[in-house]
Amino acid sequence: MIEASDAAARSEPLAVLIVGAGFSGLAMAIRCRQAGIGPFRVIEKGDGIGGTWHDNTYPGAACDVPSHLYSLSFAPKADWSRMYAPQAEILAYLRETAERHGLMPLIQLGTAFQGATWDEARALWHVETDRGPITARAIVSGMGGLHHPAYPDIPGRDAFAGPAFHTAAWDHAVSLAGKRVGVIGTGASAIQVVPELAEVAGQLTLFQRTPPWIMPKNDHAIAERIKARYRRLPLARRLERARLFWLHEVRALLGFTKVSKLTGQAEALARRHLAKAVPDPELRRRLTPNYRLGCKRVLISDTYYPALQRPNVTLETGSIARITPGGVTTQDGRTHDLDAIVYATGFDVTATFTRMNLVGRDGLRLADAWAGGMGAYQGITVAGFPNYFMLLGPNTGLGHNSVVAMIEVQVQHVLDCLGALRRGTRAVEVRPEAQARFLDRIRARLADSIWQAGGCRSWYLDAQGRNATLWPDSVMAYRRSARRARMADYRLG
Ligand code: N01
Repeated sequence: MIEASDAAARSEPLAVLIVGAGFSGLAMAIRCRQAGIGPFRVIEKGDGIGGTWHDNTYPGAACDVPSHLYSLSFAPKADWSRMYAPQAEILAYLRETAERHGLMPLIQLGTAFQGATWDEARALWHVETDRGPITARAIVSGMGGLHHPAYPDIPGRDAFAGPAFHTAAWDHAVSLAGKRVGVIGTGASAIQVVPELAEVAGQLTLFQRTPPWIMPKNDHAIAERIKARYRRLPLARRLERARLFWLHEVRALLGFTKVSKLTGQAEALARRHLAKAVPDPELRRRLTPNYRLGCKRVLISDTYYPALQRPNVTLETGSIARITPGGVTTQDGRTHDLDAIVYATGFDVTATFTRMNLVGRDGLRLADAWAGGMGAYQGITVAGFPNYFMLLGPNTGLGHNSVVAMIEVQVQHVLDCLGALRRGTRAVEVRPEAQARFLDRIRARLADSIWQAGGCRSWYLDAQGRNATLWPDSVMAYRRSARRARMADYRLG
């Protein structure tokens, strides 16, 4: 295989440029290497690999999908320390995996993708980065959707005098010990950080706009004898992974994608979890969601409700009017004096995709192609953008199972397309009619999905209220749909 540095020396275009060194980009790079596809290079805007797991270092950051499932099937790890591994262990796993597969020399850190233009005559992409141009026959985006922190549009936000930062950009230089800390937001990041902060802060005020549905987590350390068994018997580890996969897959049927009778049963389970943890009926009332379970991401925690009942923690449900130099003022005129603010306010998913400055065939801009809403064939390819492939693109996020399973399906699909390029095809481009058929199919499924019909607003929906982020079915259904690239759906030039 030709390494990237050799190609650069001869100024040859890369066969593949992979953007992002998180789970997706690394999975793609490993599989390219194994398939002998090259030369390729991975560019990464951060100063280290790991993507989400590099960026999100807030106290308590962990995965809410069991680690034996939230890992690459072709890069197994027998000795996960816990059912739900903490961030540092997942990051270490990604680093070890990249090293073991010889990827580090092929990854260019501190290099941000700024845009790319398709060159029809030469059948290649001219890519702009903040470290200079790159040419490549194909681009695989492993950029994901959750890396542009979203800050709330609250008047006075910039006026706050103390430290203020986002969960995805934690300032470890700031000690919050003994401080009056305000946390804004009650999503997946907040429920992990709040129990940790409550332990150290003098006073913690949690500003809740919408209460989340929370299920028991049942996290536990994995015993040494189990780890030893998984090391000795890879089949035992694979069976555990399969058990976890099917356990999560069943959730797609249990009302995690559609409102059904089972939704009510899952809600009853979550209500029991709340009732057991929170004896005070008034606090319980304020923590009870008024929309259907599954409409927003269903959270799991055994430590969040107890943390809210500590004497140094206040749950504030009045809406925020403005931020002042000294804290937060709520609509009812009360002021909440704070030394620091933590924004657990999520990510700007739409911006991540639409900010990509991509110019395809005949000068078509991705932003224009998506003016009526984001959408891609199998969530991977877009008509007008030959040899451009997305991992975790539109409509391929999940609420019920591990996204790593989705990534692996997509990597196989992209490999099929890259295989066609290797066999001499200059350009692989999805046919517009195939893309339209696919989008019609999933949009019909989304019409009565829980995200649309569940009575809530979430980051899953765009400004027009359409869900262009989640896959509306099981992982198995996606596997059937996308795992192999049907060449009849592609124009091979
Ligand atoms: O962000 P979110 P997140 N005033 O968008 C609130 C993944 N993830 O970082 O619900 C007041 O879910 C907002 O309120 P509301 C996972 O996919 C995974 O927590 O819109 N509040 C909400 O409570 C997840 O879904 C793990 O009313 C405001 C919160 O901020 C995704 O990342 C761990 C506000 C944002 O919640 C995002 O999760 C962590 C305002 N102006 C994250 N604006 C795993 O374990 C927003 N909010 C795998």
